[in-house]
Amino acid sequence: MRAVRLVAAALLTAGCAGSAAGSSSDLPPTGVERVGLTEWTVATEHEPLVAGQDLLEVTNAGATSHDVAVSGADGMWKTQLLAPGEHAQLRIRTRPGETLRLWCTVPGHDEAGMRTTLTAAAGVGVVSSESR
Ligand SMILES: [Cu+2]
Repeated sequence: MRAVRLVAAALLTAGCAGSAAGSSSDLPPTGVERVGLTEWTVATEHEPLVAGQDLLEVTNAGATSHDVAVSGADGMWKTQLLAPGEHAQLRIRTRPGETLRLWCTVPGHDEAGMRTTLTAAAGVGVVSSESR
């Protein structure tokens, strides 16, 4: 019972942290998604995400600085501003069946097309982990 409660507390903490600054004791992500930023698109790797604790691996493949913000039912998360070629990891929390919004927060970039959506799988629990 105590273990269950600890896990629940960890989940809550991770959810609030957003761009967690070096919390290495986090649970492994349920899903990993690569996100590429260029002028002027936000490209995602595959859909849908496995609902739960997901890890976004963000790369700025563009020629100017970009970031990415993610908004979902459980909160909003954002990377720092990434110089061309820089990477960042973003831990997010997704609910089954929800649609997340992703966009670049640099002024004008959203309007220029740097936005997309990403859906989380409707099913709960373990989807066969066929990760590459
Ligand atoms: Cu941008």
